[in-house]
Amino acid sequence: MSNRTLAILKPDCVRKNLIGQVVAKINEAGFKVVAMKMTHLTNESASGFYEVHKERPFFGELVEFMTSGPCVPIVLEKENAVADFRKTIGATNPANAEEGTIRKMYADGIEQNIVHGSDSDENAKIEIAHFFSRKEILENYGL
Ligand code: IDP
Ligand code: MG
Repeated sequence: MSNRTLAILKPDCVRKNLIGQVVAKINEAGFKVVAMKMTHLTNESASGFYEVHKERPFFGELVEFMTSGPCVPIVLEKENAVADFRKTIGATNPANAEEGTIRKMYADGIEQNIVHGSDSDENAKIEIAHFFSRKEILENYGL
C-alpha cells in the first residue's frame, strides 16, 4: 500500500476561485501537500492522462474541459492515500456523492466535478510522474 495519490484541481475549480477552499478541505481530511503546481494542459497531455477513457463517448468533451483553462495538480501524502482521497472527494457524479465530500459541496455535474483522484496505487505512480519530476516533490528539496 502506497501513501501517495495524485489530485488535480480541475479547470472548473480554478475558474470558480475555489483553490483555497478545496485545499483546506483536503488538509482537514489529513492529507499533506508534498508537491503542487499550476499548469494549462495541452491536448496531447490531457489525452495521454485520460488514455484509459479514450473509447468512452465523453472522451472528446473531457479533453476539451481539461484543456479549457489552468488546473492544479497536487501530490498528496497520507496513509492509505488513494482510497482515503477517493472517499474525501466522493462519487464521480456529485448527485451521487455523499454529504460533506468535495464533489458534493462544490461540483456542478458529472464532468465538471472539481477534482481528480487516482484510482489505484499503480495509477497514482503513473499520474504523479505525468506532472512532477522527482526533484519537485517535497522530500527531495533538501530542506
Ligand atoms: P473519476 O474521476 O471519479 O475517477 P472516471 O470514471 O475515471 O471518474 O472519469 C474521469 C472523468 O471523466 C470524471 O472525473 C469526469 O470529469 C469525466 N466523466 C466521467 N463520466 C462521465 C460522463 O458520463 N459524462 C461526462 N464526463 C464524464
Ligand atoms: Mg478515474
